Amino acid sequence: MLIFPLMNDLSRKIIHIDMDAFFAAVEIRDNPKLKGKPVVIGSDPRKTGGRGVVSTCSYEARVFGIHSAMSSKEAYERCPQAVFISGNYEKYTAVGQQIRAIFKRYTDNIEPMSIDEAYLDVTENKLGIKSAVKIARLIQQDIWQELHLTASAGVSYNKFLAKIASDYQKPRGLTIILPDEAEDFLKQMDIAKFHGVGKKTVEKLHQMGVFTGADLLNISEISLIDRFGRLGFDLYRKARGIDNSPVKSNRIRKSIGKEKTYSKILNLEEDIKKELTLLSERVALSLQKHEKSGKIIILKIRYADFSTMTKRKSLSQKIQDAETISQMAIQLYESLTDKDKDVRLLGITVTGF
Ligand code: TTP
Ligand code: MG
Repeated sequence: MLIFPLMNDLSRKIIHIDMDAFFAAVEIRDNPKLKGKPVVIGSDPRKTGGRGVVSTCSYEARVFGIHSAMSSKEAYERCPQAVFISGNYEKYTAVGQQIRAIFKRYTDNIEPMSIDEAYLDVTENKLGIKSAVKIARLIQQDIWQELHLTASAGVSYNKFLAKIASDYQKPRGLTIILPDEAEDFLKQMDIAKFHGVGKKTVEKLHQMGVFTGADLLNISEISLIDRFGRLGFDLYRKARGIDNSPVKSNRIRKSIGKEKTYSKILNLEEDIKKELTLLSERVALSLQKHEKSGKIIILKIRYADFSTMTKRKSLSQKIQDAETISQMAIQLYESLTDKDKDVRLLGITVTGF
């Protein structure tokens, strides 16, 4: 039974670009001695007493099973000869901006997803080039010739497929998925690789016997919606190569903030501080994604009686990282007079970009 009509917009030309081993590639470029070696971006566990996590690593290091978010300690155990380098986020942000400038030669319709990844809608583009594949290739060439870095590109008629395509033949890949290829492409895919499907959803899908795109095709729309709500609606369509979501170019943002309403009232100082730390991480991620940093931090608190207050602090330097944001937010919280009131909402905003 079909609940909602299936509409598939095939009129667009979407490119997804993702840099190859981004942080590691920048370090190797800037220190050619590292070329061909297993390079891990993360603090050296021998110098930190075993602490630290891997941000990313070169493809040579991936052969040893090292990957992002693994502990540096485990990376070292897997490959003692690996070169460990602590990241230089400022440098990577600057390179990210250079990459963005290259995209802008072709279109302003760019949706950055992270420091090294973006969607481009090139249906209409500044150079009037008809072939999206050609644009993708030109962008890869520009990035290589000007920045000495490599990118992988995916081309298709929507974001979902373009993203899958860019990941398909890394590094230096260029993959195109045409409308009549989409379903076959998706059938063989591991469900865990469907973008937007988190760990918990994957577990539930496995319980339903869904391991691949082909398995997903067997589940009715109504059961997917029953089980997963909006996500189920989207999944039913994604399995069929349908994703009409637009490329959302960066609005001019004046502030970036996150807030959360708690279903269970918070009243312990330590719980509130913990939540502020979590919110700070989300704000920092968003700031980094949008390449913003700001000099003003605002804390918002709504109490159980719905009274709401905000408190702001101006800083001497622009901030972007989770640790500083949470320190500042906690300072603001500590400066409050009525700390023993029950809290139902917390929010942190960074502005003054
Ligand atoms: P990714 O694009 O996920 O990884 P990558 O570019 O290093 O490698 P790939 O060739 O597979 O695309 O992330 C981009 C950068 O973001 C990465 O170089 C480092 C950083 N990053 C982290 O710091 N922590 C993480 O857990 C991940 C996934 C990425
Ligand atoms: Mg990448």
